[in-house]
Amino acid sequence: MMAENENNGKTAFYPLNPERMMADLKALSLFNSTPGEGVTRLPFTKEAREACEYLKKRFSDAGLLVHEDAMGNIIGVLPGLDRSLPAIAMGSHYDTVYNGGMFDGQAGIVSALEIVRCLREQGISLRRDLIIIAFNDEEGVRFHRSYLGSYGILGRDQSKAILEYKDRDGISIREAMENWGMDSERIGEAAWDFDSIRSFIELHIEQGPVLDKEDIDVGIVHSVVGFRRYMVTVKGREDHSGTTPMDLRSDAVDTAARVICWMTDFARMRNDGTVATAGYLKVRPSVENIVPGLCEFSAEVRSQDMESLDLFTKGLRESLDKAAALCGTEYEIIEKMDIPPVKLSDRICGMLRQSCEERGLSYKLMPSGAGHDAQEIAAVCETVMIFCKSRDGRSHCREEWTDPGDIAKAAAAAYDLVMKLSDQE
Ligand code: HGY
Ligand code: MN
Ligand code: MN
Repeated sequence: MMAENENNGKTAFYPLNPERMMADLKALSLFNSTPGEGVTRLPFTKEAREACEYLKKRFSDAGLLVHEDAMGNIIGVLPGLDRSLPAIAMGSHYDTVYNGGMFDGQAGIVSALEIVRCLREQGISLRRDLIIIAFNDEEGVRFHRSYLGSYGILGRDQSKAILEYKDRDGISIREAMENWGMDSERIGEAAWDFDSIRSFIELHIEQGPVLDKEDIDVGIVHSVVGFRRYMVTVKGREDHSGTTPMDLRSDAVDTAARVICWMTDFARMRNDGTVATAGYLKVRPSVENIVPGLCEFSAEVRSQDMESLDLFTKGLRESLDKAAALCGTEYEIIEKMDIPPVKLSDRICGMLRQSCEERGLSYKLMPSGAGHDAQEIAAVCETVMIFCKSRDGRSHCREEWTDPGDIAKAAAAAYDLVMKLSDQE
């Protein structure tokens, strides 16, 4: 595990402790509603509450000033020598997808926590405050809207409309928050004054194959793809599947299937890294011998290229019109998310390269194909992301794995970066 290098026998990730980080990750993975079938920790649930209490305790044990904000984010502050200076912030999310892994988001939180522990053990006092944050509901898989936690700290026009988004059981964000003991009317209190934040760093597993395949220690992320997500509801008519002639039926799945094929063909045809996915699909009544009267599906496109996103939006509606006319159905489409591609900080990427070189860590400048809280925060604050390997590029599944030593290498680059950023004018 301990990668020796020429730095007088110290490991490439000195003084970070991979075993300690892995212990936190294993503990967090137990707060899980699908044990044995990957990790599922949805926002405003029992498992999320257990994870919050665990993190508050670990943040406090590490000497941080800890609080839970009005959006369910957990925040710890390591006071700097001059608290009037804009702070450095670092973190990632504590929620997961359904049946996901124990590293997505969580690796960024335990890395930030380990950095705090090491600073204290090394007797290093930073010039500026270091804020570490564990975001709530980055994934958005429960309420079909990502970045709820960072939405809160960004103080996004606190329109309460978002609180009416509902989960699969018809529970709204507002109800889920109230059931969790929160006052949804107070979400505006979670907003940060970003004039008091100097830079934001998010360490995250790559969730793709590049670093693992090329055996590179650290990904220095220069940009994050843009993405759009729609929820489409196709309305047809239930009929007998045997006696209803093809020209007299209104088949909601036939309509949806034609559009979903258009989506994935579009992404293949763009051949520029654009991807399209219909990850959520619900059919009613979903019975073999009944023509489906209703089909709901998500339509998601991701791309570095705004033109691809725009062409997808236009083509999706055209494809829906065409398929609905052919199948005798109607449809409704709701835009759930529209986040543009974002460039991260070239300046901090340059500092990260230097940290990797000083430690003898291999690195690669690369885009992120996954979305992250960092892409929202980059709009208001100098932001960078740091990737560590994902074995076989797998993520959002129980096979998700990253060796603790690989997390520690990326975290060590972040450790050096935090000290450099904190000391800067
Ligand atoms: O969907 C994403 O890219 C992220 O994992 N939330
Ligand atoms: Mn994820
Ligand atoms: Mn994530």
